[in-house]
Amino acid sequence: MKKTIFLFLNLFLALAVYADDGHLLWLQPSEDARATTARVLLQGQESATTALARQELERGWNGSQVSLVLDASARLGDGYRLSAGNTPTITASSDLGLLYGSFALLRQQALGIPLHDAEERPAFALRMLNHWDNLDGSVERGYAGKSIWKWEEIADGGMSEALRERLTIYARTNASIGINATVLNNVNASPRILTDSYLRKVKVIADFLRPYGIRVYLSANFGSPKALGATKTADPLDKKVQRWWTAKAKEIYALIPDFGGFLVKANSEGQPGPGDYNRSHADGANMLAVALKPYGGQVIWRSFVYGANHKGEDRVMQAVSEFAHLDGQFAANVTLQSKNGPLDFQPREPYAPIFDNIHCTPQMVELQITQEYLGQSRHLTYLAPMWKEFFQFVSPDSLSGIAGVANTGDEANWCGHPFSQANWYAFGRLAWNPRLSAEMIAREWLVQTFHTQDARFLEPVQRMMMGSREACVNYMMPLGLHHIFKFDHHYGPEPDGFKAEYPLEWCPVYYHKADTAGVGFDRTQATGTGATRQYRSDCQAVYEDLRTCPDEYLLWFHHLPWTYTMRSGHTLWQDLCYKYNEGVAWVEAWRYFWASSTRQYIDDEQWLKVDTLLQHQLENAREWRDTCLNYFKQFSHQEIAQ
Ligand code: GCV
Repeated sequence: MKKTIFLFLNLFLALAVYADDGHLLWLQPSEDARATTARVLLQGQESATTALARQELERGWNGSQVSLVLDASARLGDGYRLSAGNTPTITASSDLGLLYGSFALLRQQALGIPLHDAEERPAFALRMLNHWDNLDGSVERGYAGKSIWKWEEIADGGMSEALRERLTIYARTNASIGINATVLNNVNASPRILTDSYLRKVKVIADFLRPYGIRVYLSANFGSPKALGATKTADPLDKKVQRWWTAKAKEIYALIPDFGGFLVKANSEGQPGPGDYNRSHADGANMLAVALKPYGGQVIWRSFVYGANHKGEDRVMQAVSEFAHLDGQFAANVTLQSKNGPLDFQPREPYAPIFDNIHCTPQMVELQITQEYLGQSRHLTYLAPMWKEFFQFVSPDSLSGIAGVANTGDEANWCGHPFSQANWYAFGRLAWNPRLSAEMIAREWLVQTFHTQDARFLEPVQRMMMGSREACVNYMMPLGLHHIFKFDHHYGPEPDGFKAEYPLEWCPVYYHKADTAGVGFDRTQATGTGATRQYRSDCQAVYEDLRTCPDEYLLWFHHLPWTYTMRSGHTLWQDLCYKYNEGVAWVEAWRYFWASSTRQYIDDEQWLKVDTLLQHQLENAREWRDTCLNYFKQFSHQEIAQ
């Protein structure tokens, strides 16, 4: 009996090891990966990073030999040059370039494309993940389990074996797409992260990530010195406060010499900031910048600020009102980080006009990989098309960096929905090169993740991914509607959402403004809040004028009668109904496709998970459509068009 149980246990373990639970993401080796080890020749100084490059190639490269050439005179920055040939050669001017080049070579192999010469440099110097992980292990807007950092498993200068294994995957995964910075903790930051005991743990993580080219940053709570009891105030002009930050910077750099710097959410959604002392954001940011400057550290200051100083002003205008006049006053090591849209990571927003209004301060864009408003980890929503849309309006060349709010957690597959991994991948690929197409990135991810070259799987699934974001917009909030989510968790619909005790800017009714006269937020200069004024002149004119405003932004900028005649020739009410139905029909079609046509191509466990989630997505899409249309119908007084 015992023996039988033992045999079953072994079989179970073998299957468990074999089954693909997604924990290696797109770096899961294919089943036909060779057992032999490639020979890697290095010309140049060996380092921890070149050792990683060597290791990746030794175990991953199917040819017999690869050459790595470290050539400082090659002027490739963090980039690399790949020369195909019998012995492929990767040349780089830094060891990190060699690691990136190694992953690029392995990518060519995994994609099954003929090896070809390539020379690449990253478009953005800073390619950063922002983790919204709290010290208690929870993750704000995290949908894939608890925090990955496991602070309790880091002690005495080391970490548990389990954590080490998990962070090795994290580090390799990020290095494979060129991510070079990570902010470990939530922007709603606990001051405790800056205490000695946490900083020692941060050092352990920083030391671990360093060979992968990933620099550690921390979110800093602006009120830290006061909250930790060291000072009576957090006023940035107070000498004691300044000294505290200067000493803190010294302490951090003694532990972590390449510490990246602080990310700060100040005077926003209840967080402390310089405004508490009638000081400006520039006063606050510059005080931190002075403390970090001797060590080359950076302050990344978020422009996601609304409320306090601008009561009554249209929320989407507040970042420009708050920051534009400060442009030119920030220290050289301050970067302004702004979300892609002016509101809050909606399924669709026009680009944030702050990118048109800041000319002297370096700017970064903050994208949200975690799908707070896009079905969280339960909807298949591929975000690369949304991010590409942003880059149609804001040139990557005008930005010094790019940040993505991470979608990672301690679930086996890191991201919850198997397809949510594609968003992490796409973020990294676009951070490296924002000119890559969303289609190509989707295909790359599919081939590497599911190890198939079969066009009967790849082509339709790529189309499914490509259409998924637009479908989400349609079944949630088409034609420029926005923020009609349920309070707080932002998952389902709540078009009637209103709470007198909440700021109006959190209430769905504030955004759609549906009444018997019509629907939409009038942001024109002629009759509305004038938000269009904040855009550069060509966009301003396009959005202001109903004749040119694209349908997808219509109700973002205009309040229109239900009977308004759309470009399609239908009324606004009809098109609203059609769009909601289109969104649902999309999920119906792809849910059917997935169930009927994909099973044979991929691992059972992954397949089943996606299948179950698509069914759930379909139910949610119907709920969105029915709830929203039934609500709006009270005002339109018209039947729901099919
Ligand atoms: C980290 C939105 C989210 C908050 C988030 C905030 C921000 O309001 O709902 O969870 O807080 O954005 O970006 O600071």
